[in-house]
Amino acid sequence: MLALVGGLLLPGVFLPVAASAETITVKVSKLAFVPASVTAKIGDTIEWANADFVDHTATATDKAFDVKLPAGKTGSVTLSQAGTFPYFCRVHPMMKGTIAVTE
Ligand SMILES: [Cu+2]
Repeated sequence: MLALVGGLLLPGVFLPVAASAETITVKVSKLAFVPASVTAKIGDTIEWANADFVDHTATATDKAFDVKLPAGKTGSVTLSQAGTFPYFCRVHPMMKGTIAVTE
């Protein structure tokens, strides 16, 4: 689309930049989520990569998601809701992280 400004055709000037969905990787290493806090937008995917030799989970405190992360595997969730989502590992409840999701 084109925007007409002062007689000049400027492509795309007033168009919102189309948000493209991203994949944000959180490493799971030595019984910790790294980084522990991430920010994302609706439509983005969080992918956890478990580098440990034990199984983990990424489980939202409010049960919005519960992703199993077997040893050496990845798991992901696509975010469909804005808000702040604290999560933990069901196997090791001291492992904690937070995802802040904006529109
Ligand atoms: Cu764990």
